[in-house]
Amino acid sequence: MNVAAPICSDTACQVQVDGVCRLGNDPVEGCPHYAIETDEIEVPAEEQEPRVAQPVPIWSSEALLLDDLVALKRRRQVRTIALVGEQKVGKTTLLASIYGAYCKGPFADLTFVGSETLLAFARLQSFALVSSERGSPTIPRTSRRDPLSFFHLALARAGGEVVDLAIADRSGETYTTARTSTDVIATLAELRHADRVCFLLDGARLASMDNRTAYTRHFRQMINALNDSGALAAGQDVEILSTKFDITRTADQDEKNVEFLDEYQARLVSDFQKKGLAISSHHICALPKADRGVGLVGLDKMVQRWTARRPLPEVAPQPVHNATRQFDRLLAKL
Ligand SMILES: Nc1nc2c(ncn2[C@@H]2O[C@H](COP(=O)(O)OP(=O)(O)OP(=O)(O)O)[C@@H](O)[C@H]2O)c(=O)[nH]1
Ligand SMILES: [Mg+2]
Repeated sequence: MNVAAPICSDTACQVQVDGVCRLGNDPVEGCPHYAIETDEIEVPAEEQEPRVAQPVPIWSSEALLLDDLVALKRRRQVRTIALVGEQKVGKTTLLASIYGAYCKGPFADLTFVGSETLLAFARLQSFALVSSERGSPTIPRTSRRDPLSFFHLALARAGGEVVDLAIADRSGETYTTARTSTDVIATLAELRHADRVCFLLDGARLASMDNRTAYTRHFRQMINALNDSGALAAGQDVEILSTKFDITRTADQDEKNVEFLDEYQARLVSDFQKKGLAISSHHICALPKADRGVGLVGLDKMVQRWTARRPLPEVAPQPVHNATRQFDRLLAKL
């Protein structure tokens, strides 16, 4: 390989480094060895340094584990959502459906700008596609052995501001156990990190006359268990998402199911608001398999709630009543 010729033919001279001629010529251009035409020096191939490329970290793009979420939260302002619900209620399908909506373009007034869990999302999404060669789209069950994982979405508002969402997914069996075990509740790390906790209510089980009574009791018990054990922090937004609205609406009872669901949700909201929870309830349909005519229900509004601008913190000084200093009493007089 050819390398650039040195500026001075005197190999002991450091002029190239410190600008001082070894023979004392000042200016250095006066030196006979300086800047004379020499051929480029041929460096034998065996003396050349082997080019060793530095290892490049490759983003796995798999779902984030708890430690990864903590690391992401150090880098960005992430809003964390916990999806709480028993097995087969539709937690993982909801995730796949949100990602699927962004694959088609802007959704809920937001544009997809990135994700650190693309591969995990794509894997979920593939089951919902015809290429999976399934008769109908079905998401594989989340196993109890699967660790708690988080799916990340970076979404941009019209003005360019980016909102980061991390949505937790874990197996429904764990939540079923948590309903009756405070020890398990203490292990639900996603609740400690969550800005918003969503309780998923299975609209299909609610539409079934056989399951309804036991199921509604268990569902209430779940919110009670988490609330009474202090797992729902003050200031955390809580929402009830009744899933599979296509089934609730089209099952035998038709309108009566929806009526029952709405009354049940309203009762829950009122009872838990009295206990101090900031709770609301909403219908959703993430995969209208039973009636395609129903389409996606409530997902756009849900994403808008999850990404809504946060109110600015109250910074005005608060009046101090019965303050000892006259100066502090001034504010109370206003
Ligand atoms: N008809 C209908 N089926 C749905 C809907 N959402 C989910 N499902 C179906 O409900 C079943 C369970 O959905 P999952 O998303 O796997 O439920 P999960 O809560 O993640 O369940 P676990 O992983 O067991 O905790 C799947 O067969 C879904 O296709 C919906 O909106 N409508
Ligand atoms: Mg699942």
